[in-house]
Amino acid sequence: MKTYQTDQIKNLCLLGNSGSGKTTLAEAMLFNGSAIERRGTIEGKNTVSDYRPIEHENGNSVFSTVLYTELQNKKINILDVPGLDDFCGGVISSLHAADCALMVINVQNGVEVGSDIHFRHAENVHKPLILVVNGLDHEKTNFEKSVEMMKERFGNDVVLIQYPANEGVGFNSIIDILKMKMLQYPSEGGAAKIVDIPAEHKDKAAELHNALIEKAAESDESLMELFFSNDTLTEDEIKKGIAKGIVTRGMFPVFCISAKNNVGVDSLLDFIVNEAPSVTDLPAPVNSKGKEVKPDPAGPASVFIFKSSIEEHIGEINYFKVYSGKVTENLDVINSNNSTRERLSQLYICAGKNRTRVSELYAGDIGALVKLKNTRTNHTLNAPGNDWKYEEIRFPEPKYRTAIKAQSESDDEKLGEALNKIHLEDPTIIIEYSKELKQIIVHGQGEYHLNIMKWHLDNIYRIPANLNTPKIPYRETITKAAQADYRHKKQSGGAGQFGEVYMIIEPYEEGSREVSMQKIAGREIKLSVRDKEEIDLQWGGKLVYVNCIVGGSIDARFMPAILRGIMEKMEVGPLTGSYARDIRVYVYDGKMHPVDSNEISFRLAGRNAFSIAFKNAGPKILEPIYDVEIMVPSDRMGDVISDLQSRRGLVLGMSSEKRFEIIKAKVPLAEMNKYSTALSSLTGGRAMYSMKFAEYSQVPGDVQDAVIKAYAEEEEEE
Ligand SMILES: Nc1nc2c(ncn2[C@@H]2O[C@H](COP(=O)(O)OP(=O)(O)OP(=O)(O)O)[C@@H](O)[C@H]2O)c(=O)[nH]1
Ligand SMILES: [Mg+2]
Repeated sequence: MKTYQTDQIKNLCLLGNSGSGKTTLAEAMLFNGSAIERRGTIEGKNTVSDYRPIEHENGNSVFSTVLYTELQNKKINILDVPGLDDFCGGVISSLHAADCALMVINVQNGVEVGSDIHFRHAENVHKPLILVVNGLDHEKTNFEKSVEMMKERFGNDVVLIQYPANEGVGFNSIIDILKMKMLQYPSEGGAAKIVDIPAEHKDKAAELHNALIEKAAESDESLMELFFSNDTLTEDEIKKGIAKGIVTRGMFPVFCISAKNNVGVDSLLDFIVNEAPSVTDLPAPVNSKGKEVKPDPAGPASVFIFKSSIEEHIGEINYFKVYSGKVTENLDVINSNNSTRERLSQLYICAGKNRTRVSELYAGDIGALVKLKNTRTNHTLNAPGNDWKYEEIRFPEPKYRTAIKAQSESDDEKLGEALNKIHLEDPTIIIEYSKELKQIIVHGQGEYHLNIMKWHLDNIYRIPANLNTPKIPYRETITKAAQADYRHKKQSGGAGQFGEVYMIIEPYEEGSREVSMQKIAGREIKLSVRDKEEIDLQWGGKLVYVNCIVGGSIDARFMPAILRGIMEKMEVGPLTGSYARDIRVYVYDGKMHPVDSNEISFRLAGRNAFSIAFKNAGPKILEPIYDVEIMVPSDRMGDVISDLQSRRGLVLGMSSEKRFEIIKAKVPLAEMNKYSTALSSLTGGRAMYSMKFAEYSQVPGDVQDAVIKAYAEEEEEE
């Protein structure tokens, strides 16, 4: 295997709606670069990119795949991603590693929801974008309409480099507006014959050529001057302008292909090899010392892991991009995220599941490592002496949750291990072992996402498991002050138990102060604060424990035991067994017995007094509320808003952005179950949303009654 220098490498990420033809295009690119001898197909289940069993079963990509091909003395790393938004993790990590994105548009449908979503992902990370209109051989094509949609959605920087001369069945000719030639393909596709533009296309081509020149000149001042003085630009000058326009996202050039018939792919590749941005054209990543790290092969070795996966017979594979220096086999490095030492004993480049061993890789290149011990996505490996880290890939917040349980208890441990592996491969799947809900909760991007996770458990890990409705992490709190006292007394045989505690509890609000008197049922109780402890509860909120004991009625040594008793009830709230929060407890009196008082007695007295006081203090259930942001096409806005209202949602605001309306709302988590599926059916799959925990708030009375009733029934069952 040849070693490629930094300036000989291109890193591409394929984007586009599901079914637009990314995987088919990747296959054609590999074939044109002689990386494979035969082109596989989706239907034949034999593409290099879609090699996993689930991808064969479903006929689409589920994970991102790293591929490469070699052409004109350059190495093109290709990252093929799934188009379905449930699998956006692979898109986000691939875009992170790529220096240029190639958006595939299915000419039958033009710009689809997935194209829109991917466009935004690329925009968020400022990656250059090239547009590729695919499927021009199909019987139902409409190139003009697709171009119109691209301009409408992506703006006026969409510029044609090519257009089809004969779209539809039999498509084999492309008018190249840059070269001002026609590309004619043989029936088996492959390399084009370059011929003159036929007379009937001359005017249109000339007009588009001028538009292209103007756009190219716009991206560079010196080109603009040349254009003004000569009234035109040469092919090389236009190319220079286009290259510059692409890098700054000031231009989204459009190419034409049929990936299936390998038409147009050679000219697209030729453009990529010569004009598409490479790692040296983009801003260098900044390390944790605030320094730009240039892709300098002579610099210190530093690599960033953008993807981890698990392969049969091999185990963990870590895919990396060399940010600086060069990596060689057997290099010792330090993982700066956990300060452990790793050895790069085997270095690979990958095309799907096929790996080729290499001895070194230069800055800008993408490769894979096996047999690392403590390294995974978002980690950085440095040559000894540096502890650089880089900005991490930011995966989206989960927006769909389900509970999971192994069908057989004996599989519990195996299930835990499998879920950890699933998370390693797809960081957008998050596993939570909830002690309070007594459930394992799996968070993901949508119902389909988690169904595919279940497919892996069934078919790959062979752990039969059930997905159940997840419980809601309610909280309990109080709304008014209450007093209670409790005497714990036990005399049976040997040593007795005695402890008596008087307490007042009241709602705690951030920043509020202790009171010196509390009036309960017409009785004034004086509280002289001697000591207090503010406890930040692990589950959010606070418990403030105030010692107001005067005259030594309870020994200081029993105070922690009383607190322990209170905490036991805070962990299992009296209404629904949920965690309690935001309560201040004043312990102001009590009694001891010279012989029988001990810690257990005071713990129990504290626990029971707290429980009684809690029930008299206007207890309320709090529920988690989420900030939800929904992007919806204007024509569906009304439906989406009324649906939100039926979910007890509070719409906070609306704004418009291009063809979308953005709705911001606060919605209780309890009402968001299966929202992704509901929203999709309301909008024909044309909306997107995100959600993030906002706060806890009191549930309405009828909901509180229903929740308490459900808890009581559940307790009875157990
Ligand atoms: N007629 C025609 N069909 C195509 C073309 N390219 C792809 N297809 C077909 O379109 C379907 C989807 O192609 P894929 O390559 O799997 O699309 P994808 O973008 O990778 O889809 P996801 O992996 O789901 O995101 C397959 O049946 C392909 O055979 C093309 O140029 N012409
Ligand atoms: Mg695919």
